[in-house]
Amino acid sequence: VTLDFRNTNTLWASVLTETLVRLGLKLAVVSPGSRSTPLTVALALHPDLEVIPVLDERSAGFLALGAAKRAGQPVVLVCTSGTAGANYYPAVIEAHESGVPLLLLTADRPPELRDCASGQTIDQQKLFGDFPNWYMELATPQADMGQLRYLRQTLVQAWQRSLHPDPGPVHLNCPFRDPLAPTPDATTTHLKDQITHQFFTFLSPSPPSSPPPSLPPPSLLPPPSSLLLIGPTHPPNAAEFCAAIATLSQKLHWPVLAEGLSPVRNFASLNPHLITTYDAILRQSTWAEALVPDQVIQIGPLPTSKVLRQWLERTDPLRWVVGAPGRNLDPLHGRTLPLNMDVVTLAHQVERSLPASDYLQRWLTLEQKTRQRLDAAFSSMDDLFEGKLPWQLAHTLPPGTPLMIANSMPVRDLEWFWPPSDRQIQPYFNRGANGIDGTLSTALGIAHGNQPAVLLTGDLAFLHDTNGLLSVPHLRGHLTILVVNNNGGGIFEMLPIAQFEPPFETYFATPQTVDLPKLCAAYGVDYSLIESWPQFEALLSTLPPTGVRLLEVKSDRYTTTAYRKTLIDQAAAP
Ligand SMILES: Cc1ncc(C[n+]2csc(CCOP(=O)(O)OP(=O)(O)O)c2C)c(N)n1
Ligand SMILES: [Mg+2]
Repeated sequence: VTLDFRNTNTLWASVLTETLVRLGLKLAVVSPGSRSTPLTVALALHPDLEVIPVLDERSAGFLALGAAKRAGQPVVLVCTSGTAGANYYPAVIEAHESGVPLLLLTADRPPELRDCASGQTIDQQKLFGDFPNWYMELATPQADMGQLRYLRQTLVQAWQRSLHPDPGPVHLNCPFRDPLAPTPDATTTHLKDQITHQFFTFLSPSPPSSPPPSLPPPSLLPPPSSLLLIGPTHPPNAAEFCAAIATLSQKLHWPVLAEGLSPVRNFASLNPHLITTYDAILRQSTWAEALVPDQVIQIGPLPTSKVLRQWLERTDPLRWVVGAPGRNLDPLHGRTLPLNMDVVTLAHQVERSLPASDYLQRWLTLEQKTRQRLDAAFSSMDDLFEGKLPWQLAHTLPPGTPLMIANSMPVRDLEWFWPPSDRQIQPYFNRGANGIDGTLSTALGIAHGNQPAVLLTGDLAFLHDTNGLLSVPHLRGHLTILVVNNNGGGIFEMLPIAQFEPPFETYFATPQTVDLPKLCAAYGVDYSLIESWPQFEALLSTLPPTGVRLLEVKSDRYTTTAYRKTLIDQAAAP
């Protein structure tokens, strides 16, 4: 045990740290400040913990989010009192919405120094409203066995509640009295013999969450017109998840419509019933009519595709929703029923059904035709069309690469164009609240201590979090930032507001004037402008082991929007 008996605060914070490490904590992200000194000192001194310093708490929150997404384990955040904690807010919301465990420790003044103009003091009680899984204010530190036991068990609770029943953020507000620095005094001497490693030995990393209790399998309707729908999902074990979906679809003979933001397209040969071009297919009214479903098993949230959502809303099939007990995953208010079991259990329990109907065959024929047309269009395309980036990444990136995809057009291009592949690329995304904030920091958190990773982002999403670049020197690993620079929000070109000029350009598209090479130079990030597809392939087919580089692809948002539409419309045309 590494306990620090120099004073009451050091002992308190070292008990807190030791407890968390025993529970499985590996990483803490700490922002500088005075009130948090005891926490920072204890975390930084612990030999089995990695601690990353991040100046901007908003970026810190997202860096921790990315790291926790990848690990599936809580990451600790520490900041000082005052507005510092408020900067965690967007990451807390995303962690809540997408089920990522975070443990936020906000330092605070002790109760007697609140609401009396004592400086850098705000009301931090329930700062994040109802977004955390759990909120507690810790007691002010005391050198007392009973209080230290209370501290230890409160942390056990906090850790548990960040993981179960659903992962999410937990907030502990942590008051400290002076002295904040580890100045030795005599306040803890009476505890030196009492608190030894036995105080901690019963603690152990939490076992993997047990599968939810199995219910009898649903009474599925017999085919003919049933399908599986896989939305944005980030299962802890992608291979197992994809295998279960493949088993399910083969037992049932149902087609599998899978989002680009799920691992399913990246384990393609497991799954002969995979449909990836559903958006293009359903834009054709002939096919939309011919493919009306009676029954759907929906795994995770609905895919992003607006066309698909409108089709489901209109046809209103019976929908079984798997994978998020206690959450309403149906913005369409259709005939949905939650199925309280995970996919693996479901795949195991479902009975093999009658032979395939021609419903499956119709989907597969259309998928093949549409996919061939898209492949042909992209293979012969020399233009640096931004919509080709996901397609080209799928054909270029080293197997298993973690790929963070920013909100806005990147997630959509991925859904429309990401082909089936066996490279086991791992998609990551912040689709809980769909923010363009914290994108770079999330990607850095994913890349940290991992294999080389790539971020595909628009210019505005990237620029929203340039403070994330402050963490570049601390990255263990590599990140390639691929910026699609269409000089503003290309997504808004698709909205009716684009026809209203003014105010469209200035207030919606919001073009920017940043010189990306100079920005990179300021932060010591390598920069290259991509000017051709062969150059793109040369730069992305192998990734450097360390460092951060930015690759810029310049794009024109006016022509791109029309081009994308033509491409998708023609892909599945009869
Ligand atoms: C925090 C936050 N603010 C605003 C938005 C609204 N928004 C969605 S997309 C977008 C523009 C994104 O532009 P860019 O990253 O360049 O991607 P592009 O649309 O060009 O692909 C904005 C402002 C949001 N989603 N999140
Ligand atoms: Mg843009």
